[in-house]
Amino acid sequence: MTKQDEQVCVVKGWQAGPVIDESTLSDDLTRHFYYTLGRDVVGESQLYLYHALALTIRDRLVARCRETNQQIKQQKRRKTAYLSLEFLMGRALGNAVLNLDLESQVTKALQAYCTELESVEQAEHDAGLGNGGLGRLAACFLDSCASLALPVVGYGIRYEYGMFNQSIKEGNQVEQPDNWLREGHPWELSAPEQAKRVKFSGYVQSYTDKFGREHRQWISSQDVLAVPYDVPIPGYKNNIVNTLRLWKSEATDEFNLTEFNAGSYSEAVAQKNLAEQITMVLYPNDSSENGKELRLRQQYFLSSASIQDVLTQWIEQYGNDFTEFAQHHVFQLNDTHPSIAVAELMRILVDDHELDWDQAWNITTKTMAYTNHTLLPEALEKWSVSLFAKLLPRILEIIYEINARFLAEVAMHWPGDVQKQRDLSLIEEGGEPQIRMAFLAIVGSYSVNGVAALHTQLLTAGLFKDFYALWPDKFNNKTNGVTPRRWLAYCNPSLSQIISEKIGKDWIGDFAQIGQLRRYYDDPQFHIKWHQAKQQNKQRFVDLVKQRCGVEFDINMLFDVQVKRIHEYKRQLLNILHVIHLYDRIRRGDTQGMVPRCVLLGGKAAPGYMMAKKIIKLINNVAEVINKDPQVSAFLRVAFLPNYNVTAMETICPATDLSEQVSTAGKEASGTGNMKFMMNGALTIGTLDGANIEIRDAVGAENFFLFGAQAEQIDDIKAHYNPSEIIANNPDLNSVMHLLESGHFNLFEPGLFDDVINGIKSNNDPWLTAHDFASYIAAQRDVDKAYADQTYWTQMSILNTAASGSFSSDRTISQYCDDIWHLTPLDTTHQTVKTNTD
Ligand code: 475
Repeated sequence: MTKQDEQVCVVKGWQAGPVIDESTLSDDLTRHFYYTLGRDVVGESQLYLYHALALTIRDRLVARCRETNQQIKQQKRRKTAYLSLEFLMGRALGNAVLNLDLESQVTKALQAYCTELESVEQAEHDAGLGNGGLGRLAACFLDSCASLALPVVGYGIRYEYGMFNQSIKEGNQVEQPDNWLREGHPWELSAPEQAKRVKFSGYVQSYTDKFGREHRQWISSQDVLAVPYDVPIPGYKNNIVNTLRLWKSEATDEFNLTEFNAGSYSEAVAQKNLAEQITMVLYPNDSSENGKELRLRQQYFLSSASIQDVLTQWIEQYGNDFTEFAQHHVFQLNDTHPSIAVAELMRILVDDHELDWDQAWNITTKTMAYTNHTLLPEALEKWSVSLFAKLLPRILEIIYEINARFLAEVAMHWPGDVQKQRDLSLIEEGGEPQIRMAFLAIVGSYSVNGVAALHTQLLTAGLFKDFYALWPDKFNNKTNGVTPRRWLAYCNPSLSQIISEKIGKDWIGDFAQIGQLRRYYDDPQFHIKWHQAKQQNKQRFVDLVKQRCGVEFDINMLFDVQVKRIHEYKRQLLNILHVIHLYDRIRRGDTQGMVPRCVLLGGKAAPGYMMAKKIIKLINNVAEVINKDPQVSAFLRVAFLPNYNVTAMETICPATDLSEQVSTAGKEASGTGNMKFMMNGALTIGTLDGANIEIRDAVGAENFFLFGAQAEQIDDIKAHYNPSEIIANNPDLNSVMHLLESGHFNLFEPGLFDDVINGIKSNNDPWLTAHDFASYIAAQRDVDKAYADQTYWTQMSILNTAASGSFSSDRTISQYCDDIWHLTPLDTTHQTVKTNTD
């Protein structure tokens, strides 16, 4: 320890041991409520009580976070930086209370205010800093890393506006800005003294150093400040608290100087706006890129600030010697969005620290690892070379250099094959040359992984085939998972309680133990409890649907749910065709064997995705017709839940009987909602796609409702696809199409659904809706049969939860750790912070 460090410790006075937990939680709550926030009355929204409680808990997190960081630093731990443009965190309060084991203390403290946690937590806004699967996966990973005591820091963007709020007006999606920070974000701590400068624009020039060596220099850039805001990430009952560092963009101090320079005042203000715009809003596109300049600024801003942060810490501890850097650091790239980090690390090592190219490349390619999340061509990022030239001139040069050296390697591997060089080049030639970000990520990384077995297989056999031929050892699979803390223990207390009564509570931290539940799958007493828990959860869900949609669901009906982003490949359309088919049967009096159902759909459409918005409108119109028909309501009710988000899922997945996972085979990389439903005892109706395949293998084919074409059949089917013929030969589908085409669901809006109808009937329908209809309907009939026998259904439900052990993100993260990161867990026994049991 240096002299300076010592002094800092004395001043701070925390080195001596436990400080925070000496006072009781009740005392702290009162202190924060009365003094920190200056309140004396609990208002109706309980907003200030929420803030006081959050601050009380944050105190306990901060103490543990400091110790976690100390340990990492003192023990010179190898660590991972998880770089992601998205972290879909949802609410933090309930999760922190669970992970710190504070339930009883919080309950007691809130009694003095005549309220309870479930009510206070309603005041918290969702942190919706992500679109869907990819962003929520990052959030589950952070929970698992902390719970496994792994030294992992999340790096992201502190968007002022997260995922938009969705409301439904006359059946259409309307987007409203998500001003989630308006009432304050009590969990974060800013560290302005650790701000980093990020360069944009300017130009590059050469210079010769005193040893006569040539260098390139990025000059006259317009710099932006990246200010860190740290959010604590508690591990499950292990005293570890990791950090999620979110960057906010601000204007640099020069701006403040030029501001007084009257001559360029308005130009200076425009510059300030540009700087502050970078972290203003999350782009609401799931699985597609729209190539906006501001998005590229966000990507570089995150990548540069995060790399600088890691390097600053390195230099503080080890000085300017980078020989051991790769032994101590991993950067995990969450899709290609931060893949520019490859070039940025090279730039800093070569330009700022004067390493020679080979040394720098050696370090870079030993520290970068890339995860691919989608095969959809529209999601594969490409940026025009001209945009790079303007915005990131030095980065472009570095990418060209990486490419030149890489293409030399390609030429060695495929001598004389010029086409191969064109195919694999980081630069796609043609009209407007484009940089292929996925190729940059692959070339610059030592590990490339897909997110489910089928997805990884399709990557190596298709999209990345040539790279796989070149470097087979880089490629690996890491099937996704979800955290059992939030997605079972926290969101489903009634089920958790009865699980713990049977197998103890250790499953929450060690989810492989959930397998022990199998023993009780035909225990009649356990069945009764299992069913009671489900009915309780269904009642909460009924209340939500009533309040948000004005539709009455009934807990004695089957709850059939599809919630996820609206996308053609996810086939919400197929689901609604089934709903129309049921409606058609009911009107024909064909209700033999039909189980009464409540069908819920929910999800956001990207604002510019017209077909997805049309599908939302169709769902709403169908729901309206069905719900107002008294003849139908005993058998079928339908609702579209507005503003589906993390918090809504916490009420939805515990109440669901049937989980709809119906994507066209080969299109859904993994899916993670499928895992949340399974953990909570829902049965799946699904295609052989993404992680559905592994779910079905784990639970057994007899406990899964399978339908649809398989991935390897898709090309053949498409080759002679004729939906009109399929429709003509299938009376059920024919009848459904008639209802749609007759305008039954759009009496006052003629032609509204023509695009949707034409899509189904097109020989080029990429989603094969008509093809899979018959087998989907058959599988839904099997669902009815199974549900009619409640004992049988409950058995299958228990077996689903019992078989969900490997879909914990703890399993996923252990595999990242073993195969890619090679981190050793932190010591959890020597933490000096004590938990006050008072
Ligand atoms: C997959 N998002 C799921 C999940 O691995 C998978 C793309 C471009 C721009 C912004 N967001 C995206 C995705 O590609 C995405 O969310 N992919 C999803 O990742 C986690 O479970 O199958 O679709």
